[in-house]
Amino acid sequence: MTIKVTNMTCQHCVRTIQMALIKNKIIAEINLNDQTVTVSSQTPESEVKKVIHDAGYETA
Ligand SMILES: [Cu+2]
Repeated sequence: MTIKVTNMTCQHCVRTIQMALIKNKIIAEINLNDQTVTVSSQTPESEVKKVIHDAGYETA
């Protein structure tokens, strides 16, 4: 699953999102240029989006 994070603009954002995901045991690869989060764990999309939103970021 790939989720677009529209306001992820720098390495600080990447780190913040990565830490939030790890804390929730979500394994993902983040691409800053594409503004995407690609999840490899079997986590429901709604849960991943909630973690991203709670970290202060918007998803498309
Ligand atoms: Cu940033």
